[in-house]
Amino acid sequence: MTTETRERIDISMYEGHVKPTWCPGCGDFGVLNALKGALAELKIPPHEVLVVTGIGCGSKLPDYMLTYGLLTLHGRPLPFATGARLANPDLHVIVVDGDGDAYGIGGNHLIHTARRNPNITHIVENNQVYGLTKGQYSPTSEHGYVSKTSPRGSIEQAIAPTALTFASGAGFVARGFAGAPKDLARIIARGIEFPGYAHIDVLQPCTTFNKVNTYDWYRERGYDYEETSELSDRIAAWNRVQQWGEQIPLGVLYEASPRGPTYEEQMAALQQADVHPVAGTAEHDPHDPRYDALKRQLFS
Ligand SMILES: Cc1ncc(C[n+]2csc(CCOP(=O)(O)OP(=O)(O)O)c2C)c(N)n1
Ligand code: SF4
Ligand SMILES: [Mg+2]
Repeated sequence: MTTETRERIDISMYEGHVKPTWCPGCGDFGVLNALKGALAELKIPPHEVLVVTGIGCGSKLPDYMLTYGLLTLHGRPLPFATGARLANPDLHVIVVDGDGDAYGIGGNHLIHTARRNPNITHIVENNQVYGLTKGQYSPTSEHGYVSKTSPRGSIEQAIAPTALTFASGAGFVARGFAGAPKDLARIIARGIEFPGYAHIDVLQPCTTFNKVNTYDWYRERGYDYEETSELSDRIAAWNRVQQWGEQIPLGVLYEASPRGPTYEEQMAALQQADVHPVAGTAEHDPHDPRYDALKRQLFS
């Protein structure tokens, strides 16, 4: 693609053909707009993007975008995305899933993807509830949160997702708000540019089932964290990634400097152009004998 063609890329190029079925006012609309805005800002053509999701309301997102898309299993988009990156390191791989998906059933993958560090951008639509299955409490529901599955209030503590990925070795940890899609687009763009695993927790109001954590609830508490040269200071960042309650910092909370090596960069087999299925061939051919060579190197 020529520089001139790339320069002509705008947000309308990512517009899908299917109308979203989300409830009126759902925060997922803001996430969709922000993601498209980030890709347009970075002038990334749709065919260079793969959006991988799990199962949940927000995980329907690839249907509404004109990029490559892969709807996987509840809790499992991260391993699928890691595989896609290994198979084609030229793709921008973006995972979008819900709090139940990423922090509940997929919690184990979250920890290990953060420490493994593949070049993936992970956007979590954190509405503090299970939306698709009609309002059960989730791992980020507050202690005492009343739902169909916690009629007397949740007796479990909510997890702190940004602290979890930070402690697991993520090099980029951020939080955005679906009600401020332009700011969120800037955060997502930085996550895409970060070479490594980038975790972006998004405060995403569920207007139908979560009547506690509403747009107003988030607006009253969210504040723009002002970045300083301390951004890569792990001690200062530890406070920011844990902060929750009356004051919730928004923005990039931690960015490693210098960054660590990515998973792909450390995989010897991928450095050899003659065995890589995509980088080593002009055409993608599953019958190419080099696939067998690659598989032997990866799995022996
Ligand atoms: C293995 C498996 N377990 C459970 C389900 C049922 N299920 C589908 S979506 C979901 C929770 C969705 O919540 P979340 O990930 O927060 O996404 P949201 O709908 O809130 O966007 C559950 C429990 C499933 N599809 N697969
Ligand atoms: S149930 Fe909640 S998360 Fe799902 S589409 Fe409706 S408002 Fe959005
Ligand atoms: Mg949810």
